[in-house]
Amino acid sequence: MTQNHTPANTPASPSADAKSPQARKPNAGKSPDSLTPDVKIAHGWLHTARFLTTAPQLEHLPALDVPEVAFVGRSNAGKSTCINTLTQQKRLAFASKTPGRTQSINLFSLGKQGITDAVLADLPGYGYAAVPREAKLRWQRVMGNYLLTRENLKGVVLLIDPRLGLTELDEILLEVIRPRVEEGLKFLVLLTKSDKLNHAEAQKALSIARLQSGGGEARLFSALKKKGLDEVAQMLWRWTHDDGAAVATPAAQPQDAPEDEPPALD
Ligand SMILES: Nc1nc2c(ncn2[C@@H]2O[C@H](COP(=O)(O)OP(=O)(O)OP(=O)(O)O)[C@@H](O)[C@H]2O)c(=O)[nH]1
Ligand SMILES: [Mg+2]
Repeated sequence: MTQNHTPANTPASPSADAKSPQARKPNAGKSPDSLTPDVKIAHGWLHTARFLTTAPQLEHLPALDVPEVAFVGRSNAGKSTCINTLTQQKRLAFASKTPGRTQSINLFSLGKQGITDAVLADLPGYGYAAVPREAKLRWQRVMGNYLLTRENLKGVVLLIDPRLGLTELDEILLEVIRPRVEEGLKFLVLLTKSDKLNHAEAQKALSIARLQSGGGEARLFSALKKKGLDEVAQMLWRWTHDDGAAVATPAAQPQDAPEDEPPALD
C-alpha cells in the first residue's frame, strides 16, 4: 500500500515566524484558533508528512541532504504513536500493542508542495525481552552506527515510558550520542504516556529525566491527551529550520509501505 497524504494548506512564512519570540511559547490545551502562528505553521508542516522509504539495514538508507530527526527508545515506548500524533495521521507509522512492531528504519518526508525540507525517522525499539540475543545485538549495532554516522541527523528524540524510567540501554544510547550532542546535535527526552501519571508523578519523572539526561531538554507527552504536542511540534520545526529556511530538495519518490494493523492506545 502506498501511503499518500495531501499537504495541508497552512499559509507559511517559516523563516520570519520561526524566529519570533512567540516561537517559544507553549500552547498546550488551546484550541487551534487561539494558537500562535508559529504553532499553526509547525502543525501544518508536520501534517504534510508522507512515507518516504523503509530500510532494514543502514546501507539501504538513502543519503539525504535535508535535516533528519530520529525517534528512538525502548520497544513499546510510543515512538510510532508519537509520530502519528505529531503528524495528525492515524497510520503513517505502524504502532501496536505488541512490542517490536517497528523492525526497520522508516523515513517520512516533511515539506509543503511536495518539496522535502526535513525527514522524520522512526526507529525500531530496543530492550524487548522476547527478541533473540543475536537480533538484539545486531540491532544495537545498526542503531549505534546510525546515530554516529548519519550525516544529516539533526536531532534525536528519546522516548521514555516514565513508569519505567531510563533503562540501561537508554543510558548506553545517551553515551553513544553525547559527543554528537556536544557538537550541536539537538536532543530531547520525551516522557510518553504521561496520561498514566498524576500531576505529582509526572513532575517527579520530569525532574529525574532532566537529571539523568545531563540537564538536557525533557518534556511530558501524551498521544492520548494530546499533551506536549504544540511544544514538540515547534521544537522540531526550529531544529530543522534554524537557518531560517531549510535546504529544499525535490521530493524523493515514496515507496510502497508494508501493510499493518491499525494502532490502539493501551
Ligand atoms: N495511554 C497511552 N498509550 C500510548 C501512548 N503512546 C503510545 N501508546 C501505546 O503504546 C503502545 C506502543 O506504541 P508504539 O507507538 O507502537 O510504540 P513503539 O515505541 O513504536 O514500539 P516499537 O515499534 O516496538 O519500538 C501502543 O499500544 C500505543 O497505543 C500514550 O501517549 N498514551
Ligand atoms: Mg514503532
